[in-house]
Amino acid sequence: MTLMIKNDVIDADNAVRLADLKADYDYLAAQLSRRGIDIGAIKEKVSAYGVAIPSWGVGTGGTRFARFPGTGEPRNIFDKIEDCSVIQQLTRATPTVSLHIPWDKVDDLSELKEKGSALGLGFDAMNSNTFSDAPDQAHSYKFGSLSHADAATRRQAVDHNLECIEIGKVLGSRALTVWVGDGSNFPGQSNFTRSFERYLESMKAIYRGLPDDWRLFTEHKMFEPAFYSTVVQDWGTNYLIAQELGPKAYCLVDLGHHAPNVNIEMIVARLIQFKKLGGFHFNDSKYGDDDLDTGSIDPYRLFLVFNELVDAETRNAEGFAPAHMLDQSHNVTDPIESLMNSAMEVSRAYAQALLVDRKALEGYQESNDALMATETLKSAFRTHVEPILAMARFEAGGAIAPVAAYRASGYRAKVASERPASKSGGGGIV
Ligand code: LRH
Ligand code: MN
Ligand code: MN
Repeated sequence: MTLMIKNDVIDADNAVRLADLKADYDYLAAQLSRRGIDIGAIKEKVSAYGVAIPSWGVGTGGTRFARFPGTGEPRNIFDKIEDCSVIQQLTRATPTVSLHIPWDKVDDLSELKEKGSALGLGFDAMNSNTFSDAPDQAHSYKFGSLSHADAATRRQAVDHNLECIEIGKVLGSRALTVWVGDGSNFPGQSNFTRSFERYLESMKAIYRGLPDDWRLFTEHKMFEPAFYSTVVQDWGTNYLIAQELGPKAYCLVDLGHHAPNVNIEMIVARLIQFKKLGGFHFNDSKYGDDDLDTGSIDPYRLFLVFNELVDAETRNAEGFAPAHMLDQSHNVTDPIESLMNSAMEVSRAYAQALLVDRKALEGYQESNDALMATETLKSAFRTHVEPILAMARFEAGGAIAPVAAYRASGYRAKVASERPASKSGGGGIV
């Protein structure tokens, strides 16, 4: 196995923290035991949990106004997966990578697959891109892709998705995520019904090319890049798509793709109930699709989403197996640090949700005791579960304090000396 960070560095950083961690863990174990909770069982679930890293997340992002690159930015998919493996080595919570084609240019797929295995990484859902034009493509996506008025443009977009499936097959991926920017900027610019009909027809062609053991995720988003109307704008439309396509089609929920204040946890519950929750793109936001670090703005909402997931897991909800991925853009931080913290935030929300006393909650719900019901959730959320997460990481060979160990390793300075500085300038997320 190729290790990007020497184990000595991790061991040295862990050594100064281990005694405190053990004390904190034992204290929490005693506290939880008084609540009838076995800390070991929670730790086991947290250890088994993983969230996929988006390949596009390890480069510095940008806005439509500017991009301010960091140092040592990955030059290609091989650099990107090396960075992803650092995140996994230190956090032990990110065993897979989600690719984005053609942002990730892969000439030799078996070389990439081998490199992935050498780094201990697998490949999660493939992402297609028909929201920007690749150099030399025959038809532009300026006015849409899968819903475009022109049949040849739609065909090109379908073919690209089929190609993503072929790439994924070689790499061992088992899902395709489709997000399109199709929509309009002016009332009257496009016919809502006709464009959705065309979109569905295109998606049916993609669905026909999907292997039997694959799942197709469609991702809704309220607005942007289209600002008046968007073809797949909300979870209702997304659910219709999944219904129309068939049993291998599911809805993907990107937390940033809703209007502020929308009750996302309830959307999650609805999709679980009707067996159409495909997965997540975790991130956080204040205004729109801000792509901020997961849990950085509203960790309680993240917890409430996980509360629904654990509720479904606890009652063995039929067909419940959502994919978990991060999807964020890092403008002012080192992407590796942001992604490590985000993976830990997701694990934290999971651990906290596992602490909810579900029997008590049900009782309060049945007796209409609103105050105690909400307090039941709050008491789980308020529990400081960091010792569980840190112990799980430590026992798996990771870092007790990933960001500190990463900084001690000098990884960023090392890659900065090997990888040429990338350009600043206009907007864009890659
Ligand atoms: C669209 C989106 C989608 C894309 C990614 C780069 O806003 O969330 O998932 O593939 O960003
Ligand atoms: Mn997304
Ligand atoms: Mn997004």
